[in-house]
Amino acid sequence: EQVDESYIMVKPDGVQRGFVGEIISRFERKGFKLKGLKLFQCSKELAEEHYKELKAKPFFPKLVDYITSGPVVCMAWEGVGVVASARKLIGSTDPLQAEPGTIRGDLAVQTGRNIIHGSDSPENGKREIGCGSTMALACQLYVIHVLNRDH
Ligand code: DAT
Ligand code: MG
Repeated sequence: EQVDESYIMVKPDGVQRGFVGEIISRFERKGFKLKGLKLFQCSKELAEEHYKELKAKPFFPKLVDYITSGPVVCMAWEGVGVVASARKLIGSTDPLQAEPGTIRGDLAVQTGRNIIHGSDSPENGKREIGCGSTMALACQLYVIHVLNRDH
């Protein structure tokens, strides 16, 4: 059983609509461990870096505008299988396709306003939380996460 790390980010609409507590609660109830948390205003440059694989997509400029439209809550979560499990808790990218009971299935309707990000692989989880991540460094999530490591 492998202990993974997932970068979870409550997007600006999730923060504005008051779902930070609800989202944290779902991950806590499942049994995962919160290793770092920061309220943060993401810059255009960091948003472009975070979503760089999607740069060629037609919706990319809107995605960057959305992510930078207000503060996000950046979190590092740890646990056995946390990356795959978080994706299940979050639900499909399109909230209308997401199953009821999932975060997006219960709380959102639009792909462009789907309230939460979760890492899509253990490798990307490590990358998004680690010192190679400009976002994690800029918001000091990396520092907080490392300080919270069990030694
Ligand atoms: P996910 O967030 O489920 O990992 P993704 O990595 O494919 O999905 O895309 C990142 C974000 O980009 C997604 O949460 C919302 C936005 N997005 C993806 N596909 C989109 C589309 N067809 N139209 C508008 N926004 C889209
Ligand atoms: Mg993704």
